[in-house]
Amino acid sequence: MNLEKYLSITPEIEAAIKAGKPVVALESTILSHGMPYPENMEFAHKVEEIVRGEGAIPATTAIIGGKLKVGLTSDELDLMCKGEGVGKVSRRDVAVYVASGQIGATTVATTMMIAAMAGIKVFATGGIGGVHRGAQETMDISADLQELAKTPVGVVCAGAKSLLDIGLTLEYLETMGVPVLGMGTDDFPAFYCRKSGFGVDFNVESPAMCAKILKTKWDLGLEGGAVIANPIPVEYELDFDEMEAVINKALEMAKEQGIKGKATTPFLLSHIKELTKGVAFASNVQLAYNNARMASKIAVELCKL
Ligand code: PSU
Ligand code: MN
Repeated sequence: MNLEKYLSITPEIEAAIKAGKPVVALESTILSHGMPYPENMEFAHKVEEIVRGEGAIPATTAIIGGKLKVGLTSDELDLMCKGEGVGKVSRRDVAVYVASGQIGATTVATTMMIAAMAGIKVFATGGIGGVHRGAQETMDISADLQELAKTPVGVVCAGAKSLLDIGLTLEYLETMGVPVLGMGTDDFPAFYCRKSGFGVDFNVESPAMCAKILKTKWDLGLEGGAVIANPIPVEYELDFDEMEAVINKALEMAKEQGIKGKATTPFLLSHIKELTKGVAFASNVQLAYNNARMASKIAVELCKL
C-alpha cells in the first residue's frame, strides 16, 4: 500500500486523530446525488457545525484532484453541493476516479473505506444502501453492505429507505456478520419512519454502550463495521403508508424509464422529493442532523475507552 501518495487529510483532522480526539466522517454522495442544489449547501455546512457542537471534528470525504480527501474546505463543500460533473463513487470506481483526477462523491461504502484509511471509526449518514426490491432478478445489492462486512467503521443511519427490500437487507447483513444496533429502539427504522416492521439485533440504550460494543468488536479482532440505527425524531416522522405509496410510484417510474445500476438510487430519491413536494426533503435533513449528533456522542465515548 502507498496511502500517503493519495490520502489528503486536513491538518486539523490529522492532529485530532493523532491525539485520539473524536472525529466523525460524513459522506458527499448525500450532497451531490441525494439532495437538491442549492438547498444542500445549508445542510452541508450545518451538519458540520452540529458535529463541532458535540465536541467532535467533522471529516467530510470526497475524491478531488486525484486525492482521497478527508475534510473539505468551504469551497470544496460547495463544489460537491453543485454536483456539476461530480460522479457517484462506490468501491469499484475509486481507483478510476483517483487515477484520472475526476471529481467523485463518496457513498457509504467509499466513505467507510476512506475513514478507515485515515483512522476514523465513526461515520454519520442518512440511510445506507441495501438489497433493492426485485434483487432476486436484478442482483442489485448496494456495495455498502459488503463494505460494512469488511471495514471497521460504525455507521450511524436512520435505517434504510423502504424503496429497498428491508427484510432482505437485514438477512444479508446477518449473513455477512454485521451487527445491527438500534439506538433506544427495538425496531429497525425505515428512514422517514421510526419503524419498518422489522426488528434490530440489539436495542442499545446509550452512546456509551454503543461505543463499548464497537470497541469490544474490534478488540476481539472481528472484522467489519456495524449498522447503528437511529430513528428519525418523532416530530419529523412521515406516515408509513403515504411514503409507501410515493415510493411505489417512484419505483414504477424507474421501471418504465428503464433506470438501472448506480442511477437507480439517485433517480428514486429525486422522484420521491418531487412527489412529496419537499416535505420528505425536510425530514431527510433533520434525520441526518440527528445522526450527526448521535455519531458525535458515540465518537466522544469511544475516545474515553
Ligand atoms: N440512501 C439515501 N440517500 C442517499 C443514499 C442512499 O436515502 O444519498 C446514497 C448513499 O451514498 C449510499 C448510496 O451509500 O446512495 C447507495 O447507492 P447504491 O444503492 O447505488 O449503492
Ligand atoms: Mn446498486
